[in-house]
Amino acid sequence: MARLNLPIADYVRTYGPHVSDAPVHGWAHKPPVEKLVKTHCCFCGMQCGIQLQVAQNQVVGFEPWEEFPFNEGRLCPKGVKRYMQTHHPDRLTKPLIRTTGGFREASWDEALDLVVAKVREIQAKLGQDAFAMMSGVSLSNEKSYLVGKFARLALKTANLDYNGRFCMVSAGAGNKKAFGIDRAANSWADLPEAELILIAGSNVSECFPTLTHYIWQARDRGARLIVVDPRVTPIGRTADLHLAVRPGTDSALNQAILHELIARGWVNEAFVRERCTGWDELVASVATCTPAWAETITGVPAEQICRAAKMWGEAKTSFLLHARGVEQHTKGVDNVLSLINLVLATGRIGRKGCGYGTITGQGNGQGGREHGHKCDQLPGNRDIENPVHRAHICQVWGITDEELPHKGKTAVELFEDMHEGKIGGFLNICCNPMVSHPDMNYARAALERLPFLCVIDFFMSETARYADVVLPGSLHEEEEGTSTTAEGRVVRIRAAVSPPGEARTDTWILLALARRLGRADKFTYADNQEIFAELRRASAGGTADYAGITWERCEQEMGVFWPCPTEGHPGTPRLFEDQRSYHPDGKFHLHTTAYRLSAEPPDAEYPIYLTSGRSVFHYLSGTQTRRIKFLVDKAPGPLCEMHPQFAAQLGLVDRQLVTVETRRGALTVPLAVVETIRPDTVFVPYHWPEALAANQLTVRALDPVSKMPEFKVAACRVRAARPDEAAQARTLFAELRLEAPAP
Ligand SMILES: Nc1nc2c(c(=O)[nH]1)N[C@H]1C(S)=C(S)[C@@H](COP(=O)(O)OP(=O)(O)OC[C@H]3O[C@@H](n4cnc5c(=O)[nH]c(N)nc54)[C@H](O)[C@@H]3O)O[C@H]1N2
Ligand SMILES: Nc1nc2c(c(=O)[nH]1)N[C@H]1C(S)=C(S)[C@@H](COP(=O)(O)OP(=O)(O)OC[C@H]3O[C@@H](n4cnc5c(=O)[nH]c(N)nc54)[C@H](O)[C@@H]3O)O[C@H]1N2
Ligand code: SF4
Ligand SMILES: [Mo]
Repeated sequence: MARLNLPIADYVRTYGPHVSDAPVHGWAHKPPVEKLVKTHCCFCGMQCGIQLQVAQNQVVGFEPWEEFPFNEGRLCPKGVKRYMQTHHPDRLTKPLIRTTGGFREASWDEALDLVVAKVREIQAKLGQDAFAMMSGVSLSNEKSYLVGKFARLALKTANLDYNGRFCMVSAGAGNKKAFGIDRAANSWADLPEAELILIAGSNVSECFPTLTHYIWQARDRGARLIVVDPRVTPIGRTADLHLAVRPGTDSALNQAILHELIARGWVNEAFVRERCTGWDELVASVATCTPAWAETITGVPAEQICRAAKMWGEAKTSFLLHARGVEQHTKGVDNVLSLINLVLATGRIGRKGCGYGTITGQGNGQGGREHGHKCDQLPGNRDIENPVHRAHICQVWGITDEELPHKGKTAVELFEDMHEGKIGGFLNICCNPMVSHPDMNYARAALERLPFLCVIDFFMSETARYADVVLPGSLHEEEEGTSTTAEGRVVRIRAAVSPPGEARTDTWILLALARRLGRADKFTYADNQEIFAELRRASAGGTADYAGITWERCEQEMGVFWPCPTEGHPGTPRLFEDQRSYHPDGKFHLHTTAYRLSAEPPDAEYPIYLTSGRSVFHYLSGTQTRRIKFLVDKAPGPLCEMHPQFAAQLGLVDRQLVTVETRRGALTVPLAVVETIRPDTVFVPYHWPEALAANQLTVRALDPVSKMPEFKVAACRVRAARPDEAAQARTLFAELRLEAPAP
């Protein structure tokens, strides 16, 4: 069945994205503000505090929340404009059911009954696990927990995974291996105390703008900065040392830095012998990893590697930060472990100014990876295959072990199973794979083949266009709950308004479905606070222990850091203060890594490294930010970044339309000639859909441990767009109502 049975232009006409700049939709003047609601930004993992202005059940603006300790009122461009989504004209306000020519509006009863009938039909035909679910971590802790329980007990499927699989799982797997716990080791308050900051694979200034302030504070006190990135990002421009690593080669770089630390005696011998396991094996594993060896792999001059080792080796205090640049690889877990080895080799952890943090990306990327909506996980960051962990959750949920499904498939594997017809039904909440999934044309084919798709979203996302049923859900500011910031701080999310029209809260929708699926007995919550109370019990005794955290404490204390096992416990801003890990042996585990090639290294046919990531003005799949005029004006569409030397070699000029090709697809976009990128690498942001999607190009290859896709390396070639490609691109820009590139 051709599921996208309306031309894109018709979808856009009906459901958007429409770019809106009205401060308050439908009103000529902003009405007087009735109340201010203290909550947090819906976007990135910083979860900046913000006060929303409310009038007549609409969010009409914002004010800074200067008392909130992390951001003290500061916000980035997305945070400033996020309030414009609430009453955006594109909001979905009625359930929709697919017809032969698009969608028709339906009642909630009809739509929910249809979903439940399809669940039953598909499971009867293909088995319980043939109905899968995918979720996202823009959802609060309460909703994340609810999704995990809903999939296992109401859908009765093992196949639940989440969009953190595209985002955080390599860091999570590395953290668990090294530390036995998956959380940034310090609160951001430790950053200004550090005398050396190492940032590997993170565009901090564009992706976590308010965190930059903490780096400036450290710099004001004399801290030095090393940045590792194939691009000279805004934070990279300010670094003392910028290592322009070749994409996909970080573990070799880190091995060579470790080799130097050992060779020069810059190792904390007492710490590695007494507090760590695996030191001797690690030393042996880097014996031949000299800076000269690493230079040939990484393209970073040996002399710079030695300087980095000297800076790291001689520092008294230090903070390591890393993000997706090192994690979204088929060796993402190895990259993370090789960085953590540098922290452990010098024993600089668990003390003031000494620490480590993977910078969590999504709003609730931290909490969302603890409460059991990963295919291998139960609440409290428990292991779904561990009998003791299963027993605890069975007791909290009042079920037998037989009733609790086992490990399911990971996100990309779910799409592979849809492609092969093993999965017949799919419920998708808070994820937009038709922009964000690697090798998007493959994902599209999977959805086209899929017998039944239901999407819960507040906008008609590019994935919802393929759905049989679209259920209008709720925004961040429309439900009470909590979220856990990138530093492990559990903060309170307040409902400012109720969902518009017939849209319902996500919780209402999941509970209504659970009831119709015959599991009313397990979903009896009167409100979201009752869900949190159960989450606390379910997490108790797990590594991600929330037992002592209450909504009241989150408000009064401006957030509580987990682990927090009892209500009398102060919370844990800094982990490992007793120099013990969360492994049963209390030791920090060092792991050897062996450098290997990326899944698709450049070759004669596709000689260029393609990497992808973000722009400061858009968020993820862009569903939310491509509708806000200020942000669209600032960044109307994707550009392909290329070094002038390389552009000259190819005879290409700035803003010319070029076609970037890989073995999977082609993308025609304007060229941005910039000196801030390695000459062998091009970069494309991925926030745009359809023929403008970077993910048409990316490779569907996974890290063997974390199953994270390799978004950061593919082999490509670039040439001037042919006249037909250029014409098509201009039409598409026009259809998507983006500013078309000059002819
Ligand atoms: N404005 C904005 N902010 C966001 C988001 C957004 O969409 N927009 N999304 C949020 C989310 S969910 C996430 S996950 C974070 C992502 O935050 P980041 O990880 O900081 O952002 P990315 O742009 O994905 O990639 C970071 C950098 O990795 C570099 N890089 C590419 N390949 C390599 C490599 O092999 N090695 C190294 N060392 N670096 C490499 C890229 O050049 C890029 O500058 O941002 C969060 N914040
Ligand atoms: N090429 C390339 N691809 C990438 C990346 C990259 O660097 N390069 N990065 C990857 C990363 S790090 C990430 S995190 C993923 C993100 O990929 P996605 O998860 O697909 O991104 P989102 O835009 O957050 O999609 C969320 C969808 O859910 C909706 N939504 C948001 N909040 C809520 C809510 O509270 N309730 C409901 N019901 N719906 C909600 C939004 O409208 C949107 O349609 O993309 C990945 N894809
Ligand atoms: S830094 Fe992140 S949380 Fe803060 S305002 Fe910007 S997008 Fe929102
Ligand atoms: Mo992410």
